[in-house]
Amino acid sequence: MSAGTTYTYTVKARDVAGNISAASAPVSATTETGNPGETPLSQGKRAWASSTENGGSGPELAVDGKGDTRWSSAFQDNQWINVDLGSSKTLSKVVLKWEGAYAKGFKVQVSDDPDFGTWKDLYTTSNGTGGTQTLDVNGQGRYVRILGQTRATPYGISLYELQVYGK
Ligand SMILES: [Ca+2]
Repeated sequence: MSAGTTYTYTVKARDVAGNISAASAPVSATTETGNPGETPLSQGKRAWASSTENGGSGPELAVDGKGDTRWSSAFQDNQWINVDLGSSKTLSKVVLKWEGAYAKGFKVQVSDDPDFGTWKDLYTTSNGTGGTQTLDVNGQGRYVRILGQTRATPYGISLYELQVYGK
C-alpha cells in the first residue's frame, strides 16, 4: 500500500464445502503519511544552505536518509537549509533530527517561488527542544526551508536529517 492513499475493499467468506458468500459491503481506509518506513519526499532531493561548517557537513547530508551524517552551519544565527521537493506537494509532517547543536528559535517555511522571495510559515518556535522533533504541518509548496533564527549553543545548527512528508 502507498501512503496517503484511500483503499476500498470487500470481504468474501468461504465455508468448508467451498461455498463462497456474497461480498460484504465495501469498506475503505486511508493510509497515513509519515509512517515508519515511509520514504520522505525530501530524501535524495537537491538541498542547499546558507553556510556549511566544513567539507564534511554539506546540506545534502541532511536528506541522505542516513542517521549518522549531518549538515552543520557556520557558527552564526540566522542560518538556513532548503530542500527542493521537485514539484509542489501537499505537506503534512516535517521531522527534524537535530544534532546537539540545535536551533532554539526557528521556522519551517514553504514556497513555490523560484526566486525564494516569499515564504509561508508552517511552524514557528522560539523555544525549540532539539532531539527529534515531529511537526504536523499544513501547507503546499515545492521548496521547504528550515530557518534557524537563534542557536541553542555557541556552535551552528546541525541536522542529521530533515524529513518532509506529504503527497
Ligand atoms: Ca543524514
